[in-house]
Amino acid sequence: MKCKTCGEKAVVNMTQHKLALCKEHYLEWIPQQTARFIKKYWMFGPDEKILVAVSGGKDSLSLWDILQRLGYNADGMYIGLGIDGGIGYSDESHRLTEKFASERGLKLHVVDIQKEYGQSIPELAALTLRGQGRPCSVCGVTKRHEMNRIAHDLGYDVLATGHNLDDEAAVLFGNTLNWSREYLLRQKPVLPEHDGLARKVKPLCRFYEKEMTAYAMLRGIEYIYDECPFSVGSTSIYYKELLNQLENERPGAKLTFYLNFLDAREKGFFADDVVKVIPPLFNCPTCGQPTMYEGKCSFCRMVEKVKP
Ligand code: Q46
Ligand code: ZN
Ligand code: ZN
Repeated sequence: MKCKTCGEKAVVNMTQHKLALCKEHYLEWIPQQTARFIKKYWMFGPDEKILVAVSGGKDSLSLWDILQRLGYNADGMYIGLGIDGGIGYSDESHRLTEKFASERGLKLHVVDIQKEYGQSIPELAALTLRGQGRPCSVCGVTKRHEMNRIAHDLGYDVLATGHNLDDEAAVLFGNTLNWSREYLLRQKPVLPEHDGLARKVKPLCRFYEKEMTAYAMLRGIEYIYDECPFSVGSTSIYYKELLNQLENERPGAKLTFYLNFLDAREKGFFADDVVKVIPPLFNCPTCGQPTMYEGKCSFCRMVEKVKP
């Protein structure tokens, strides 16, 4: 297989794009495509202050790397969840994130949930869920709250996350199975700023997971290979496996599924009852962040509940 650009030996063959590239041209292609998506979806401009949520995984570290290469003003934020799972998951992901930032002289903000709120994520989950289910709901609410808080308090315009196509297609698949129109309407590459909260963007949403793995490896980025121990057996991993089976039979199916959804919404597929479907948001009286229901947001209610 030869590189489409220079004819040298290709190291990446993307059947879904009918494109094979050598290392040098693949490492150019990814940032070029990212720049195209940033522009296409109006994610941010060259002078905006960007905060990248970094977990120590390949996607978020690659995103930070790409934004730096494209010349954006992007700092990082790491949230210490206090998850061990027998592999020292949080400690190791924190170490790799710090290493990435210091080797490149980048600014990294670190929030440790245990220091901030007195409990780690597994402890918060044990107290609120009383042993029922995995801690992901507690973790999701907490991460979202802390990302919004830090971006707002430190004056960032944009909050960027490393969600890739496999993540987005799995979420879309779940929302479609349930016909959760409210969630379908909110699933976008860009969520506009709201009431002082930063705009949220997903610049990698059109890249396959395997494309991001190839990028991280070819760039020599050291990232945590292990997934969070609590992700084992989750619905989203099950959906990803189903979509991978489909993709194996029909290369490009995942991308078509996602892009046609974006296109359909753009063309007003859901427009008839948008007003009825998207309920107005309220502001939490404690932290000021938007919430779906009147009164305190779920994060503030949770923190209050576990206070000694
Ligand atoms: S939600 Fe659940 Fe993730 Fe939090 S507890 Fe781990 S798997 S990290 S994306
Ligand atoms: Zn080449
Ligand atoms: Zn709140």
